[in-house]
Amino acid sequence: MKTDWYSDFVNWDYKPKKTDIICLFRFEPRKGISPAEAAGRIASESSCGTWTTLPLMPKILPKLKAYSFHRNGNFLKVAYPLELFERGSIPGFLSGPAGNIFGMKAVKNLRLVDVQFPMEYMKDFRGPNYGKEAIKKIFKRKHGPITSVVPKPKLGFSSKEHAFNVGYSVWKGGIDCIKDDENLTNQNFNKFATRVNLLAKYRDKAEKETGDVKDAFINVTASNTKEMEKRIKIIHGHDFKYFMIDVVISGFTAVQTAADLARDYDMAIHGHRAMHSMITRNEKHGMTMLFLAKLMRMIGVDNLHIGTVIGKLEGVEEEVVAAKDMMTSDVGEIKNLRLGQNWGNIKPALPVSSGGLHPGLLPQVFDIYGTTDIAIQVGGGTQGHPAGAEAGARAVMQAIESYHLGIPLSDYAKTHVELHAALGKWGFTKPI
Ligand code: CAP
Ligand code: MG
Repeated sequence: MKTDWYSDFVNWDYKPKKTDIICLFRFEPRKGISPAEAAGRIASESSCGTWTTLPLMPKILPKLKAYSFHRNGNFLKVAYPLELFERGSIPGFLSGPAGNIFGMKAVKNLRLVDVQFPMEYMKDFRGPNYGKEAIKKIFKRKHGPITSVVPKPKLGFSSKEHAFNVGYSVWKGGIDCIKDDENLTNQNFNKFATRVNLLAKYRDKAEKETGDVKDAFINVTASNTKEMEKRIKIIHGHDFKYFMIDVVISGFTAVQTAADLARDYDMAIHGHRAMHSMITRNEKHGMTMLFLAKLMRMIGVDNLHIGTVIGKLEGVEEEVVAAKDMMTSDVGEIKNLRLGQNWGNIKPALPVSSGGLHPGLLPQVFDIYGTTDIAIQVGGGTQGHPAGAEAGARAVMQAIESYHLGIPLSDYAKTHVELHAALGKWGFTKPI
């Protein structure tokens, strides 16, 4: 007697429909399980199957089945019918293709590389409120990069030190935004409401003195979405255009809620990806950063950290570039790395490059990303400057100017003292 029906979910002749959602997995079956057996389990457990045959089957079932339809070595494509998923819900999607299958004994390793969503599914997502348009609409400039600085050390500054010693200094030094660190929320030594209040006060002063638009990426990551909304309201009440959220730690429901609120208050979201490495770093298991970035653009995260390639944090150039392109435009398939994706009316998001950057590394970041559609964050690489945060900020701005002018950094440093001092301290070193 047949006890399982996994093979019903494999059809190598299946031609996906225009409305199917296509997932690209990298998979390794456990010893003793054939690739086809593993492929059946992947499509079954992530759609509507289970481990045993059943006497009672709903009539609709054939319409809900996913099919493993294409295999190339360890790479597998599975087609899912749209009817399977609640529309407009990322949690509703992930509980299938990113759910139980990742723990099944039959697969030793499984990685969700990318998902191609049809327009019919995309139309229920609104995407970023500003995205890359923030450069023009918020900062009133023609091109990027948007610049930001996180106070370092990560934690310990009081709200006043945060807003004045770091915020006001770097704003005056030419930086656009002061940014909370991922683990700064509402601690006793730096209360959220006091921080917002003081940041607004010093932002106004810096704007008056520099004539430039200044903003902040203030972290609204909280224990629940009601509290998160309260914090967004406080930030909005102080005339900031952005708020920041730890997108992985807070969870997809929270990010979807935050995106709705960003629309309500006409704000933009800075997405910090702390914790992503627990899911994305293992090349054989989990999901890719590229796919995580796709979900964030769909939901409506305007800025998202995706790596530097050359800084202190892990990230392979090929994937970072593929992700950056996917976040900013319609893209085609790259074998085993990315699926094609059309975005319809969803605005481009802005990739953020951050982590171990300093002026000496910025030209290489711009070679990878360009300077027009990018936000950068330089924390230690501003405040570690021998002459302090404001000089550090100036050195960053000088590195950007020199790149725009096509002048090598070392030449520009001859006439720019802050850049000269920064290169004197860090040179062109890549931190690890
Ligand atoms: C960078 C940073 C950012 C990381 C996040 C830090 O500080 O504030 O959180 O860049 O990683 O805490 O390390 P520095 P990613 O500029 O002083 O390195 O951007 O890769 O998500
Ligand atoms: Mg940080």
